[in-house]
This record gives sequence, C-alpha cells and structure tokens, in this order.
Amino acid sequence: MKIEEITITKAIIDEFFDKLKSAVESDVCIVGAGPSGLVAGRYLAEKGLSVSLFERKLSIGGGIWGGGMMFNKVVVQKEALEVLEDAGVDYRQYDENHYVCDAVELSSALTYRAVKAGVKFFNLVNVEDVIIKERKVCGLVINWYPVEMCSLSVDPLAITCRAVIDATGHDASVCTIVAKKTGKLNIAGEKSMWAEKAEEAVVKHTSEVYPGLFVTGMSVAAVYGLPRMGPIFGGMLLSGKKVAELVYSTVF
Ligand code: 48F
Repeated sequence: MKIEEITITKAIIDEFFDKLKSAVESDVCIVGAGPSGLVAGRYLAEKGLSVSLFERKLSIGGGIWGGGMMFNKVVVQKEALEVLEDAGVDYRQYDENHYVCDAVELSSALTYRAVKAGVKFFNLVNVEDVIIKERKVCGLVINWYPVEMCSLSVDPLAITCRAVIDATGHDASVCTIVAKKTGKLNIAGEKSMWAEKAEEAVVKHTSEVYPGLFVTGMSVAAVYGLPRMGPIFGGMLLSGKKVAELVYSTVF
C-alpha cells in the first residue's frame, strides 16, 4: 500500500476548499458552536438548507465541556428531554424535574447530529463583522481567529446568506457589532443568576433582533438583559430548536 505525503496534502486542500466554496453563499450562517448553535444548525440543515457554522475556538461544543465549574455533568429540565432524546443522549432522572447527562456525551452527540445533517463547520474562524445592505444583515465578515489573537493586519473574507444566527453565548458578539455599527439595537447586558426565570425567558425571547439577524442561547440573555442560569442547559437546547423553526418559517 502506497501512502504519499503530497496526496495527503492535496486531499486536505481540495476537500477543504470545496467546502469553503460551497459555504460562501449559504442559506444560513450560525456564529458559535455551543449547544444552541449546534441544535439550530442540525434542525435547519435537516430542512435541506445550506448551513455554515463558524466557531473561533479549535473545539466544537462551547460551554458544554466544562459542565458546572469543570464538573463535566450538565442538568436539563423535563421540558427539554425531547432534544436530548432526538440527539440520542442518555440521561438520568435526579428528581421530578431535574435530569443529568454527561457533558462529553452531550457535546459529542450534538456535534455529530449537526455534521450528519449537513452543517458545514469552520472552526478557528472568527466572525469580526457582518455585511449590512439596505438595513438588513445579509452576510458575515470572517478571518482566522489566530489572526486576531496575534493582532495581524490581514484583511478578512466575506460570506453571504439569508439569515445570520448569533449563538455566541455570553458575548453576543454579532449583536454587539450590529448594535455598535447601526445604533439600532440595544444590548441590555446579562443579569445575575436566577435559573428558573432565565430558562423560561431565554426561550421566550429567542427572536429576530434586527432584519436578517436572529439570536439564540446565552446571547438572548445579553441582548434582552435576562438573568443567567448557570449549568442547566435545557433553555439552550430549546432556544436552538426555536430559532431554527423561526428562521425556517420566516425566511424560507
Ligand atoms: O457559550 P456557548 O456554549 O453558547 P450557548 O449556546 O450556550 C451557553 C452555555 O454553554 C453556558 C450556559 C448554559 O446555561 O450558560 O454558558 O449560548 O458557545 C458560544 C460559542 O461561540 C463562540 C465561542 O468561542 C463559543 O464556543 N464565539 C463567540 N464569539 C465568536 C465565536 C465569534 N465572534 N466568532 C466565532 N465564534
């Protein structure tokens, strides 16, 4: 069996550039590969849409891996068990409404389901701006995250799409950029912890916050000034599912 270094190199370059070229005109772009972004991506890709997901870190999964204070278990309430079951994640009942699952299994399963549904993943890619035309977000401005980390002066590239989903967690990075550059969006800032209220509110406020820009997960709390919930993840999963339904029904 012959193995050639040059063939390995060409295979990686060819396959990656095919993926990148197929993503430059996406139906939906998701920023952030935490629980809400992964769930949203899966359900939108299963509808047959072309979905690209940009994550600035090397790993996919966002805040799932660390569970609570690095204890890698996460809690999910009864209402969100359907999303766990749909992803094939095992869980144990802790009491009447609290269930526990393994953070590593949750992160891997959500990622696997999204990949299998057809989501195109771009890790190590930072979203540094958006394209806005006629008061509508219609694309992303991207660069390698190491470019930002090293403060290199390298111009970015652009991706177009019909809807952008900000799933960047506590930072609400995309909404913050749009707020700053348009003056039309207010970022209220996340409030202190109140798990029950936060879990309900984060799903309720999952919405389109500017034409073409939708928000899901912890970013919802940052935009709307909701309390934080800590390591209970049902709201993240349900928010991801809700934003997928919202984007599909209003944009496509
Ligand atoms: O923080 P994160 O997991 O977002 P989430 O889906 O879930 C929040 C929970 O993990 C947890 C919680 C649970 O109740 O409170 O915190 O709302 O994942 C967000 C991802 O977005 C990436 C970031 O690296 C992380 O993996 N990200 C943030 N800004 C950018 C980005 C950006 N500008 N470009 C690309 N990726």
